[in-house]
Amino acid sequence: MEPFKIKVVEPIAVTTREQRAAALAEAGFNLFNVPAALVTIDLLTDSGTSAMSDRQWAGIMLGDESYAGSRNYFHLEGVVRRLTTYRHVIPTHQGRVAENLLFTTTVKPGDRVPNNIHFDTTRANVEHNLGVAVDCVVDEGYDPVNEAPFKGNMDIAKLDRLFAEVGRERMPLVMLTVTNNSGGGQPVSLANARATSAWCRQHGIPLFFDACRFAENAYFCKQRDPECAGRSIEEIARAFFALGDGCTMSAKKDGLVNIGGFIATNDDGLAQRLSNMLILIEGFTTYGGLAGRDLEAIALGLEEVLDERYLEHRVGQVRRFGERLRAAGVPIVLPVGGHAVFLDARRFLPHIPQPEFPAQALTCALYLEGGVRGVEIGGLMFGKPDEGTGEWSWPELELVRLAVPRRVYTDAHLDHVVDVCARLLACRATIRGLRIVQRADVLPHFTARLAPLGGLLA
Ligand code: P61
Repeated sequence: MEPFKIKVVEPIAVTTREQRAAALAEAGFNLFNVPAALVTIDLLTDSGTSAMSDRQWAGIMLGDESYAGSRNYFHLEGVVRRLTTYRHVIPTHQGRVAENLLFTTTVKPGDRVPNNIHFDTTRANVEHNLGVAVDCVVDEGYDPVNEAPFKGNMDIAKLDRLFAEVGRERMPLVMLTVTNNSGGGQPVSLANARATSAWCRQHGIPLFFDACRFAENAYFCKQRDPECAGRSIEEIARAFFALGDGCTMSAKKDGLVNIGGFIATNDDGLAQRLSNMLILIEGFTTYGGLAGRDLEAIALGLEEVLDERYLEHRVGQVRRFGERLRAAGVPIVLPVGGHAVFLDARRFLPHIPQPEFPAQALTCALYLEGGVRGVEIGGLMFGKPDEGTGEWSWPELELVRLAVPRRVYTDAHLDHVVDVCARLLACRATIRGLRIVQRADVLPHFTARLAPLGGLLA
């Protein structure tokens, strides 16, 4: 059962199919353009959508809004130092700013930045600095039916091959994303983080964690890895962080807040460069684009997220959601990840070829059928035309992510989503693909507009 009581409630939208069809057309078949007031169950993201605790709301009232040296900053600094072992704690207003700071200060044109799988903002920030983002996850990370326990692991042989190709001078840092969001929210094992760290040390390359979901990753380690079984979540998380030179963090995930992030590191010189850039784009080093009250909520959230009863409920709720979908015959990525269930659109809609955006078609169908909003992680997000030939390259996976906000929905809400998926499965032949009408070059999925090629969505 939920290890919390519900103290504040918010009504959810109930809409008609006609309203949803009109909203979808108006939105250019892009769910980012649909007003939240027309969404019944919003699984677009687990980012910034958490319900805060009474303790966090109380902390908001203790905000010290001083421009410099706010007491809430020192609270956050203490919590992050204890958790990560990193000395320098630089707040940012969300994760991608931490990435922007890191890559503008470390990446030169032509540099390669390996990661297990780069999240889209990480990839975009590397590319914005004219670097090349290289995914080095183990092969099973791309196999949606392989039930290996740590499908987020880095493939060290892939790092070796990249190093042999480009050398130390072209690899300013290695990133490791825990859990591996773009590969299905799959965890990285402590042994793999250790091997990655040893590889980095051997080659003199810094290792940074993309730590958005570090607590969920630690919980998986405790469940699946005998080495971690007897240890607390905090101990496991600290063991990971101690293997790296720093981390970027979107606190909108495992920080249990609606806005905020940070970058932390032990490298004094880098911290100085990051701070200089922070002042240019975010604000002074003790607030980084946030209000003092936000810093307080993050500090408290980072403590709460380490509670094992919370994590058991959190990861358990997502797992039960996946199990019910699986029982209904819905093809999903296995094993179920920590923050989301990923529908496998290639198997759900095998009749739609990749250039017709099967995962985006499924995302639209979920909304039309039941007011459910997920997000496409497939060709719309990662496919792109070659600058010279115009020929498209496509990602390995066509997924629809149903991300579960923390402490927000009950299992009954998620049962509605299972019903909607099952109904669509029964009429899947009527779902047709989409074509692009308008597309931006950077992070195109946010603003793209599409049109249906017929069938249910037309
Ligand atoms: C998400 F549709 N994730 O998963 P920021 N690293 C990692 C993330 O998961 C992540 C960030 C860095 C989001 C929000 C989101 O196209 C999208 O605080 C592993 O959002 O800047 C964010 O953290 C960036 C959803 C982002 C999207 C971009 O839902």
